[in-house]
Amino acid sequence: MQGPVKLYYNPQSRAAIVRWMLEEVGAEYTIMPIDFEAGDNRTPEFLAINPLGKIPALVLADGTVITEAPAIIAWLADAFPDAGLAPAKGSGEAGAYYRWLFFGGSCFEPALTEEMMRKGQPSLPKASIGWGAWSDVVALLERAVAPGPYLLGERFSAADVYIGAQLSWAGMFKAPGITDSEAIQNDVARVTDRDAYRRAMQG
Ligand SMILES: N[C@@H](CCC(=O)N[C@@H](CS)C(=O)NCC(=O)O)C(=O)O
Repeated sequence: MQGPVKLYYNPQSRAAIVRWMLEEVGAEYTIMPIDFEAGDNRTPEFLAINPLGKIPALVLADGTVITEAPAIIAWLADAFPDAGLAPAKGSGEAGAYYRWLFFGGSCFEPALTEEMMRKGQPSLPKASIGWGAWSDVVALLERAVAPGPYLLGERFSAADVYIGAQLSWAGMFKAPGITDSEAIQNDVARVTDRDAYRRAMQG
């Protein structure tokens, strides 16, 4: 790693997951606060970093910009190998690891957003959307976390950070099937019972 990174951040956003990951790996970082009300994410300076006007965005010491929470998390796991949060490249375990990171970004997150935003409107057609249906996503995740202690078995990984943070949010948003699942609640309790999580959530 080539020096401190900058995290564009608001505590009430997906950037909180990245802060948790930064604490897990022990990275040196500077918080760049983004006040949505003040329009900090719509300034020309920020739009030059992420034209979507969205956080998290991580800017490396060499100026490289990384957006998309799972990409940032995967990069940090690789950049700080001593933290031991990514399996060996090309191993079977890495296959499962990437599965959960990508599932988190391309299935779990949009399914949760759709479920919370549709407000009584019919769901999008299950066969045509990449995540199928919310109830199927929850059932799959419940099965994945039930054996425990972690998604990869005995080993805590960056995939637990990403999926665990989203399961925790889904419970806070009272998304169907989350708070009444013992397996999911046990997983959330287990993966968030960490000093790095507590440090990150202190604000
Ligand atoms: N795909 C992005 C989603 C980022 C995102 O939606 N961020 C929200 C906050 S949680 C945001 O910045 N919204 C402000 C806006 O779009 O105006 C990721 O996974 O990092």
